[in-house]
Amino acid sequence: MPRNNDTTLRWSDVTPRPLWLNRRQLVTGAAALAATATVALPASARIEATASRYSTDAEPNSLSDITAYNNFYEFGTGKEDPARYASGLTIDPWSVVVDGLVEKPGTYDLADLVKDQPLEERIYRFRCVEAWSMVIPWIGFELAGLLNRVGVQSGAKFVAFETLVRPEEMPGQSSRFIEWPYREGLRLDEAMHPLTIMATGLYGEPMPNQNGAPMRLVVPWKYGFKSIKSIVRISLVAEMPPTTWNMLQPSEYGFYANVNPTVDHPRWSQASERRVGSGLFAGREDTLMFNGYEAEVASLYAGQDLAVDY
Ligand SMILES: Nc1nc2c(c(=O)[nH]1)N[C@H]1C(S)=C(S)[C@@H](COP(=O)(O)O)O[C@H]1N2
Ligand SMILES: [Mo]
Repeated sequence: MPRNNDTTLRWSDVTPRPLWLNRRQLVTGAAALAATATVALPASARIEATASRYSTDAEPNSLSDITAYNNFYEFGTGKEDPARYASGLTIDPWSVVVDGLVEKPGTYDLADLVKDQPLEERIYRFRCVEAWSMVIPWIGFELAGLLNRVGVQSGAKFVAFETLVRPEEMPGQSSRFIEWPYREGLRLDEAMHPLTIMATGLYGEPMPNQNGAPMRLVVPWKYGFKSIKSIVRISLVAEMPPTTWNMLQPSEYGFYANVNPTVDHPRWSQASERRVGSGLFAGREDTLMFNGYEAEVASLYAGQDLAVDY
């Protein structure tokens, strides 16, 4: 907790517990959009997390679904490896390099980088390219807010992200299968879209390590591999950056990776998905264009052939 007269927040001080259990109360009624949940922290560190109009009404997956079935290859390729091994990851202190075509480059302490960003709860649909899906109540802030704070130069056209490389704590990094660091990227307009968030928690708690603590990207209209975890570097660049799955297998994983039921993966259909935790006999659900966010994001791709720019 903050010391007296010390305005420096530790990471643990800035990740709130929005009153998750009260969310349905908060979002019913005319005042829904103005509803905020004040977090019980000392006055010096008081934070509010706002319920968002961008949240889906779909029922969230359980905390145990969200934290026990993960992809985080730094800890191994099995779905249970992240839950098993990620507890050994040191997330405090944590710093993030911001560089490239940016007004205020530097190595930022995470708490400093995010200190003025308004936290919201965003309940988003999440669709992995492997055709499983979840609904996840993230806590986060819009990436645009962070980018505006550091100042994007006019020549920047893309944002590149990198995950931590720390093989002592990330046993999966002893495998050379991926050329570490895990890398991802967005076009600048995608990065600035209000649906694109940096998530620092879920279910009203700090981000579990296996989900990408202390801060990970969430881009809900794209396949899950775009939502890079445990970010240590954000670079504003002029050219489309190399990205991990595209480097590994470009014919299967494009840069855009927009969820699209009409463009199949070369080895499987993307027309339907399995909701994790829905039960053995629940059956598959239809996959929605842009994962259900078509109204918000389709205009970003006007004039692009989505079968080419997959
Ligand atoms: N650094 C890193 N980020 C990553 C991955 C990874 O292996 N390493 N896996 C991606 C994939 S394929 C998916 S589906 C999501 C899974 O997020 P979740 O485990 O929080 O559901 O994280 C993405 N971000
Ligand atoms: Mo994924």
